[in-house]
Amino acid sequence: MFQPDLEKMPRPELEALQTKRLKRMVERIYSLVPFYRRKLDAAGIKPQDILGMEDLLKLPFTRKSDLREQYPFRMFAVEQEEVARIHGSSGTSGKPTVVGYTRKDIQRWAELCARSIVMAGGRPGDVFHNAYGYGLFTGGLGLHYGAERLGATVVPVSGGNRSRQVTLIQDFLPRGIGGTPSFILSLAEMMEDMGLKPWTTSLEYGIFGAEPWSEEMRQTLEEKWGIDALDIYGLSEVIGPGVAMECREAKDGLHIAEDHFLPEVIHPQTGEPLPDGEYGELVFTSLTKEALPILRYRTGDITALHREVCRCGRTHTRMSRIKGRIDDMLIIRGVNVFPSELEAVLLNFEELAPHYQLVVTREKSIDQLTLEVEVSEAWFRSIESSFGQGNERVVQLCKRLQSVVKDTLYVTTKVILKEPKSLPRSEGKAVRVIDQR
Ligand code: DLL
Repeated sequence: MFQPDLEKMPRPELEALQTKRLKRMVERIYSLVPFYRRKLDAAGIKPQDILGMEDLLKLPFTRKSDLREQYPFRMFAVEQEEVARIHGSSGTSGKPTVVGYTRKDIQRWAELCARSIVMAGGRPGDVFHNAYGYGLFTGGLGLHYGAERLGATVVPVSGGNRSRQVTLIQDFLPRGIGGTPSFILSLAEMMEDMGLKPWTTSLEYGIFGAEPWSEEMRQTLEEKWGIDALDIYGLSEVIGPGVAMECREAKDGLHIAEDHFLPEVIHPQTGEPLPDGEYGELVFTSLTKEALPILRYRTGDITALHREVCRCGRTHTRMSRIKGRIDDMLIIRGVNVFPSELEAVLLNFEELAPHYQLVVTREKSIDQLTLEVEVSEAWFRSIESSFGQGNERVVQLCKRLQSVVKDTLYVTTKVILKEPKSLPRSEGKAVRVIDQR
């Protein structure tokens, strides 16, 4: 463990620390951020009303739209001279959401990312191949500082240029790798194309996140690379990667860094808290962030919380693998579908490769879902000469896939089987849904 005294802190002690930090944080934002002072005044709450954790529920939510409206720096609680760095996330609508860090914030964030790397099995002296994008995106620099803080040797390769990445992995002998699961999958494919065997590299563990992925994708990545593949979660509005991380011992939910962030799961429509174990929208309150403290931030991500102590000995609450974002949930003729649930279904077909895309169209005011998925190289070779939508084996496979999707997800899809390597490969976060409505 990187910080055992904090990661294994007994719950009563942890809750006392959280309460103390929450009170201080509400006082700070009330006096330093006019946006929050207005919100708290409107809700009739004074900082001194916050006496314990139960009072958290009285506090107002913050939404992504609030950050957009306060663009670029009006949510900051420090003067610009104290801001050491800016990051951001490019949403769908033009302007990015801007977040800021003081030097202290960057130090704490580096500690959280170091914790995450250790949870995956990393140690000082490792070579860490960092294939997360560098730039405004928090993935690259976040894990970079974390790996350095741990005492690892970082290879800041960023995303893209897959053949160079393969060369660097072969030459620098990294133990650890970080990147989006879709990109790391495409890297394995590149190695296979070059006649190399990804499972024979020096890699032992992978830290994968920034996009939803499934348990089946974990298996695929673990087999292809011969590594432990662990899930890392975070979002720029809260800090970036390192908000939560799976441990190698259990691979059963992600430990939330609760000494810095308070998690809640609420009903996305009513905003009411949901009991542990129930899926809903994840909400975070930062407890220690200086430049951009955030109160009850609605992440839009769907998960459930679990508070039992983990096999690894950490006491911090775990969250289930993210099912998806509320905005990415497809509602097809009244049925809710997350792309990651479809991924889980199709990775069980040995005739298919884990490269897929969902196209949503509207025909005569009815939504249609089309699943475009590549077939595996081996299966393709077995019918190469006659591959096409009229081929009997193709028709049969489409039918089987349609029926399994219907039985497990209750949704009717059109299926189009694609030749190997015909769908675009991810350079960072994969685009799974193409909405043409
Ligand atoms: O994606 C931070 C990050 C970088 C996390 C590297 C992990 C690794 P944003 O660009 O602000 O930050 O996007 C945040 O990405 O609200 C989720 O919807 C999604 N996301 C992040 N991690 C996971 C994950 C980074 N492990 C948004 N599983 C979040 C599923 C994830 N979705």
